[in-house]
Amino acid sequence: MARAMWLLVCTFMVLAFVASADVVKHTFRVGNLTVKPLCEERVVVAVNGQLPGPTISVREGDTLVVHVINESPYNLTIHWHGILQMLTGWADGPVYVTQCPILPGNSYTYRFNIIKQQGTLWWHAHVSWLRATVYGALIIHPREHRPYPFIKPHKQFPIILGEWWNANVVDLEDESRLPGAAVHVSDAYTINGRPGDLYPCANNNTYKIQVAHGKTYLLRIINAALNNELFFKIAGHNLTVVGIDALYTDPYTTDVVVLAPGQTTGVLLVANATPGSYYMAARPYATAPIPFDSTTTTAILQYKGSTSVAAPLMPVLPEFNDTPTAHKFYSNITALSGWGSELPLHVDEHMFITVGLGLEQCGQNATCTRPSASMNNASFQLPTTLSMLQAHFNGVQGIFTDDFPDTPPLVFDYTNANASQLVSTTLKSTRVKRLAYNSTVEIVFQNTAILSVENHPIHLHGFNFFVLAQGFGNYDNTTHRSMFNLVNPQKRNTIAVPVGGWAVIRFRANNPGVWLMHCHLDVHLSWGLATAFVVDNGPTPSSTLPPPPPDLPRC
Ligand SMILES: *[C@@H]1O[C@H](CO)[C@@H](O)[C@H](O)[C@H]1NC(C)=O
Ligand SMILES: *[C@@H]1O[C@H](CO)[C@@H](O)[C@H](O)[C@H]1NC(C)=O
Ligand SMILES: *[C@@H]1O[C@H](CO)[C@@H](O)[C@H](O)[C@H]1NC(C)=O
Ligand SMILES: *[C@@H]1O[C@H](CO)[C@@H](O)[C@H](O)[C@H]1NC(C)=O
Ligand SMILES: *[C@@H]1O[C@H](CO)[C@@H](O)[C@H](O)[C@H]1NC(C)=O
Ligand SMILES: *[C@@H]1O[C@H](CO)[C@@H](O)[C@H](O)[C@H]1NC(C)=O
Ligand SMILES: *[C@@H]1O[C@H](CO)[C@@H](O)[C@H](O)[C@H]1NC(C)=O
Ligand SMILES: *[C@@H]1O[C@H](CO)[C@@H](O)[C@H](O)[C@H]1NC(C)=O
Ligand SMILES: *[C@@H]1O[C@H](CO)[C@@H](O)[C@H](O)[C@H]1NC(C)=O
Ligand SMILES: *[C@@H]1O[C@H](CO)[C@@H](O)[C@H](O)[C@H]1NC(C)=O
Ligand SMILES: [Cu+2]
Repeated sequence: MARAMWLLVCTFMVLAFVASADVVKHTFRVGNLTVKPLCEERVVVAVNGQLPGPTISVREGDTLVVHVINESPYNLTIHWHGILQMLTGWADGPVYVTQCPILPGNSYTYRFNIIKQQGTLWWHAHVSWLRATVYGALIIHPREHRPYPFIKPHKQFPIILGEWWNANVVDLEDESRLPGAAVHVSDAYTINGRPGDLYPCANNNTYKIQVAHGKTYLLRIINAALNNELFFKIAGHNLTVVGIDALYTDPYTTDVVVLAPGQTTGVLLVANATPGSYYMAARPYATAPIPFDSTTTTAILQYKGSTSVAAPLMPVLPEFNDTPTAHKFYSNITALSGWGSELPLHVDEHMFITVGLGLEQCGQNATCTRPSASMNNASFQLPTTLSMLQAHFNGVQGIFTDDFPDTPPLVFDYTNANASQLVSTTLKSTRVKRLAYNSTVEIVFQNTAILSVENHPIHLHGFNFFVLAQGFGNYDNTTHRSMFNLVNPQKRNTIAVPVGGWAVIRFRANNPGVWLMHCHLDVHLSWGLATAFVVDNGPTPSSTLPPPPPDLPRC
């Protein structure tokens, strides 16, 4: 009898739980928008006439339904960066990986559940370089009446860092693939779409937040820039990191944050400085010996009631090549215990993947080369006639092959500058790694010095992964294995692999589908720095990918 009562109570609690989840609906009209962030007016592609696009707010457990109407002149897809898409791979979004593009004039409805995730994520276009202006925040709050695992902030603000060109970004991507292409450096960085006071013609167009003295604020910082990692600082204030990539961290207090494209960082800010105005500012952490946009974007933190008329105080940002500061930040973060799944201690699949740059041949003429990028010397080519997930689901051959190598084809002194002698024309292919359902995977990413070393932010779709260790030089499986943090390793969806170094990640392949893994510098993705995992179905209906929604775009 008592047992039956308990069952009843439990069932009631479960029902109450389910009832608190909502279906959150949005419509994205994606079309032309005329903006003038710098001195000239330009037409860009944007969502609902906003730049950045709308902020989506949900609670853990909700269902999100976004009806995307493509009124732009370009093929379009939207990716929900960091959302695990458990059994909803059809909604992930990378073009020709999980879907064909939404053609101009067409629409597609993305539908997925927010399961076991809380914090700051974002959404962006995942085709060509359209994400330069097609992006916005995706904030996952705790369920109703559930607290944050830190002091309740008085208010919260998304701080979205962007990158701006006085040019059409679709043309820029095409240009980046030309023989001998140089990367077209951007004209500005932005905070919530605005460049800030240090740019020409940008006066009166600076993002501002107002704070009350003594209160605590949560800033949800997102790096939506295309091709640059960014340092972020606020004059006169320390920041306490409480989350990265929608995973809670042990509180970590710092005066500077660094984010690679794709990454997010939640920080608490206590407004305890002398009332006045303070700049928040971002500029690059740049590791490659190539030209980059070295400008600084700013926004203003203003204390309410301050009568000071002095110019805002400017923070001193790290040097562009300050790798020790970046590495200290990236490697010091640890996961808050009690959140997220368990670290797999047994590893089924060991992979060692080189990441770096190279060249590829333009055509039959061997003297014509253009930039290329690769993983294990395989430069990734997107299909053009069908998405990989559709090919996988329907058993269509010829779209990809499952022979992505577990180790590099050539063992060499990866980070020795003389590795540049190994530059040769890398071949294009669509090679994936096949994984059994629920297998555990450990990957060592090793940067190479072919052409030059560089920090590459590697993003994995469909999973969060544990970061066990990171360092410089060549990875050594004996000495470096002893550095692994198996106690409270940080979890992420995007890892900035140290310049001329390595990083080790681990995850459980518990989500059937096709999942892209790629450099989140769009220029490197365009050059082929990617591969994908094909994860088989599990033994039960609840571990089997359902059929695609009826409105999935066709090629
Ligand atoms: C959108 O902008 C593009 C490029 O400026 C232009 O070619 C196109 O005609 C515009 N489309 C609409 C519907 O205004
Ligand atoms: C600044 O912009 C606001 C809103 O667009 C406008 O009302 C105001 O007049 C502008 N101020 C100056 C000095 O241009
Ligand atoms: C920031 O933290 C450092 C180290 O704890 C401390 O020395 C410094 O005074 C703090 N700065 C501010 C503005 O609170
Ligand atoms: C933090 O980073 C510094 C510099 O890289 C390093 O010496 C220190 O051991 C790190 N601390 C933790 C807890 O990771
Ligand atoms: C091959 O390409 C090079 C560089 O683009 C060019 O100078 C040369 O004329 C081409 N040769 C042929 C046979 O097309
Ligand atoms: C990469 O592949 C190309 C083409 O097969 C080959 O010539 C080259 O030696 C390979 N380079 C490395 C570093 O594996
Ligand atoms: C250059 O690379 C080769 C092969 O990787 C290696 O044997 C040699 O020691 C390197 N030379 C120097 C100066 O590091
Ligand atoms: C997958 O692994 C998890 C964690 O070990 C386990 O709880 C679950 O039962 C496994 N599922 C299957 C179908 O093997
Ligand atoms: C590293 O060592 C582990 C444990 O000894 C082994 O299982 C794994 O295959 C090795 N990994 C590589 C990349 O050599
Ligand atoms: C848009 O997508 C369709 C369908 O895959 C494709 O045929 C077409 O070439 C694409 N257009 C562009 C400009 O890439
Ligand atoms: Cu890269």
